Amino acid sequence: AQINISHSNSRVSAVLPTGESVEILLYGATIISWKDAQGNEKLWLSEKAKLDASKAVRGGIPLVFPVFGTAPDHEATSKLPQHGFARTSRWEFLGKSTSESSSSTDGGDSSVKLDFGLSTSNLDEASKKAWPHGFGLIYSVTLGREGLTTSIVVRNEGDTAWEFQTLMHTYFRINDIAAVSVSGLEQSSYIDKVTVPISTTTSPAGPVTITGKTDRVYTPAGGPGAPVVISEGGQNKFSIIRDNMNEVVVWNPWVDAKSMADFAPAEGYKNMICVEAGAVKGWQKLEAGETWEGSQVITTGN
Ligand code: TA6
Repeated sequence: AQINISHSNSRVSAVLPTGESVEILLYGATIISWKDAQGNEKLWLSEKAKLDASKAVRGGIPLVFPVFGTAPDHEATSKLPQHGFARTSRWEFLGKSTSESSSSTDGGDSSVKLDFGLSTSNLDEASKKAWPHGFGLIYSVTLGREGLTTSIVVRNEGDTAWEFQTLMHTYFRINDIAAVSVSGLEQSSYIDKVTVPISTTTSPAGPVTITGKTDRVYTPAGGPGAPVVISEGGQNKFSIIRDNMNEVVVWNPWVDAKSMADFAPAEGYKNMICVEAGAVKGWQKLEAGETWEGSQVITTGN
């Protein structure tokens, strides 16, 4: 059975023979939908998310590069908007590769990899001025029957070294934030961005629960290969395994959601949790011609 891939001027989508699907905007290479074989949406997308390239998408999986948040004291990226330019630039669709099993019985182990590219030549003048470095990104989205993998290759195409941060800002859809817990962050040190002043502390032994506005940058003690698991009501919903990305950001705006114009419904904070894989503590340095790769493998259920 065929994997169905469609590519329009603004979007690329793919559907596996077994029903799983993914939809990606060329704007920001933002994944705006990921459904399981039964058609259940796995990502949260605001009902007021702008999908017309007028601003970063509120939901799905926006990409953060070359800076996480804002870095006023980091001269090289201090002029960039929050989370950098990757999520608000128009990427190119570089193509697809599929692996379809011959066994037509159970739909086989079919999967599809969709590649997207962004480089200096794609950037608007303001971004080039704010961050005048030669770079190339290749972002790959792989949809399989077990889950979704997103990986990014960062290349220094310039002739001088520069440094960056990158993160995949995943908005997971859940039914009730009060029933959610995140494991795999135990004994990890984290920066709490909600407390004033920002504090660094160590998470307790048990799983993390969300009982209010939460904005934390964890460096899980187990390292990138140790799974971070989002459970709800005792059921594993998502497991995230990282490669080469040491940090995990956990964010929920809680009632502050009502002050975000593109966050709807305002109560929607009860149906989402951001658990974001990234390399955001300190800076990754690339010499001219060097590359860096990081990825997350998200599997659903247990
Ligand atoms: O998820 C971590 C975070 O940096 C939060 O501090 C919050 O700002 C969130 O990203 C959303 O940022 P955005 O620029 O998309 O509104």
